[in-house]
Amino acid sequence: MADLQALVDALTESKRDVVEQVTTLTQAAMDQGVNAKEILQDGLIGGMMALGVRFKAGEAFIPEVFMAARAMNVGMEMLEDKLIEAGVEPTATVVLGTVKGDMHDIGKNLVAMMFTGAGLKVVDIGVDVPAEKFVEACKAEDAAICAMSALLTTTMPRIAEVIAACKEAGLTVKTLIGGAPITQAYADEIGADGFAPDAASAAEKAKELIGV
Ligand code: B12
Repeated sequence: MADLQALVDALTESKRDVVEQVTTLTQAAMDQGVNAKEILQDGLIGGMMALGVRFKAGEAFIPEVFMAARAMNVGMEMLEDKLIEAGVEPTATVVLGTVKGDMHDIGKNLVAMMFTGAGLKVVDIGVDVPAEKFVEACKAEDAAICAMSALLTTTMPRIAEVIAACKEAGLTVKTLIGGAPITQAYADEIGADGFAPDAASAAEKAKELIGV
């Protein structure tokens, strides 16, 4: 009997050997004929979301999330062929970047990992990204969510510019914003569809915004 709970626990605890644990447990589940979608959903995504809860509660820290994300990627690569065969596709695409003038990306990268962990396709367009590039990427990728990070009080207004540019381009994307100086009140003020204070809540909020 495949032990998907062990996969969840390995990611949730994210010990030093999490990559090896996830590799072994994913292989074992595959060998036992558990379908790839179940391994992904009930094992890998379940574990990553549970780690997100620990991270939010201050019980897990950035290195654990990075290691778990690496393990998650290894597990997803192992399942890739089977997932394609089964026609499992990411639920939606998120374009994610740090706004123009801002080079901070540690938080953005964590958010990207939690998005991937939640089964979303992430198109990371990097740092110092002007509004037109957000719009271009959202169009090209047919994104459901345009997610923006800002860490400086001086770059916060760039978020409003991206939101305005998306509207002007006629895009129907949901906008999701975050970063240390950002608050729900600021999101309301500039008309963003969603705000989240940390990576775990960001994944939950993204799913809520698109109803998955
Ligand atoms: C690391 C760091 C840097 C590094 C960045 C390295 C990198 N690759 O990112 C370097 C050294 C390059 C840097 C440079 C600068 N920095 Co700096 N930096 C920081 C520092 C210490 C930590 C930021 C960080 O990574 N935190 C850890 C992550 C995990 O947290 P986070 O970013 O907040 O992200 C979480 C949430 O906010 C949220 N989130 C983040 N993005 C998103 C996006 C979405 C869509 C959602 C939903 C959620 C979300 O989820 C994340 C994960 O939980 C902060 C201090 C601080 N306490 O924030 C200062 C800080 C942000 N920096 C500051 C400053 C002033 C600068 C500089 C201007 C300094 C200078 N004079 O050169 C430059 C600016 C460069 C530029 N143009 O961007 C100030 C900003 C002050 C202000 N009010 O604007 C801070 C607050 C330090 C301070 N107290 O003065 N910095």
